[in-house]
Amino acid sequence: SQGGPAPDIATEAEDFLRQLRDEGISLDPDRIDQVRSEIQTTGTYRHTVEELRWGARIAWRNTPRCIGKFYWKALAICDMRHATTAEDVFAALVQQLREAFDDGRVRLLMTVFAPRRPGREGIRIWNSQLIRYAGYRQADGSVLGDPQTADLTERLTAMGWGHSKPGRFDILPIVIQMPGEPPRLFDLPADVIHEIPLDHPTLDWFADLGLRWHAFPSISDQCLRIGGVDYTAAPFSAWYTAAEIGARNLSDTGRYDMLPQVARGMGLDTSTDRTLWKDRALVELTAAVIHSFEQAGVSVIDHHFATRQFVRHEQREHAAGRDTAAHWELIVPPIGGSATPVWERRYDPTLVCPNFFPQAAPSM
Ligand code: NRG
Repeated sequence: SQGGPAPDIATEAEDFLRQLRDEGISLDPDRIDQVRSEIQTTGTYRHTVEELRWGARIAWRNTPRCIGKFYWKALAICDMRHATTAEDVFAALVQQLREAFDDGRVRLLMTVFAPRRPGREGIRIWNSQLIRYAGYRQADGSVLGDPQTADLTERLTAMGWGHSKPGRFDILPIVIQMPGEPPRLFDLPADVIHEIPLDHPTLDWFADLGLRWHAFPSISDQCLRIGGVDYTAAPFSAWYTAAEIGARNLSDTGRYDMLPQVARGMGLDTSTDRTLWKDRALVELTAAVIHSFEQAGVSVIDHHFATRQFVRHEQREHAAGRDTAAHWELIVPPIGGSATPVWERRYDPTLVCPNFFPQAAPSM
């Protein structure tokens, strides 16, 4: 059909296979020739499981957006390229959530579905993460829940989804769209939804705020590009850095915007910025996240540990003859930045493949 292979798939494939070989991952001696002729006849080629595994790991190593790359070699892959129906895909996502949680010792896990074929759409998961809270736009322009999902929530509502009593932390259904098919909605079973109610180690009124967050992120909307092949559905899970929740999700003014309430609970004067009520509330919110996850026995790291490990990763990469691509503004944590070792370092956000790429929201 139309479209055909990307003009550079053969080049990208060859570069990728040579890179694997250079990094000591063993390939069939005639693998490059094999792939070249497969591309000539079919317009694409199929990765071996080993190529897929190392391709995904190197994509993680290459992403300039992640502070947790120290563990890149430990990423486990679940190869689900044979899943052909939305039901199969959903079952695999449920399995991913189950295995990634692992009783609170969160695991580094990616499920890889069939890549985009030349001239065809790829499999798409509409949700940005497998577990996310709904954001309901209200008549007065405010949002009940997570404003980040307001667009998705609106689309879902238009498709007939809804809660009898909408709340601040309603888990969204998963939307799966198979190539050439309309999107399908699936509700996650309760036993894979792990949430941690937030409490504070010393502020006893904190629990009354009724805050909670899900146990780990599972990013599901990025395109994983390996050797010229686009995996449009390759969700991955790992553990949280507490500040992602405490100093961003629950505190950004465009998200749950909780700083004023926390500061008032702390008895701070919020009439002037000069009391540093925002700064102090950010810290206590993040302290509450660490404390609550610890109490619940769920993996979470703090930004001091995360940044130290990032610098160790950089050093290890340097010893292997590689640079570490990074966006400084994404690596420096949203609180305590200047007290971490990444503050005075400088980074280059160079994008090389394999890597992860954002993809436009799918259409119906
Ligand atoms: N800040 C987002 C998640 C982004 C990725 N963070 C990770 N990724 N920790 C949030 O939900 O707060 N990961 O793969 O673990």
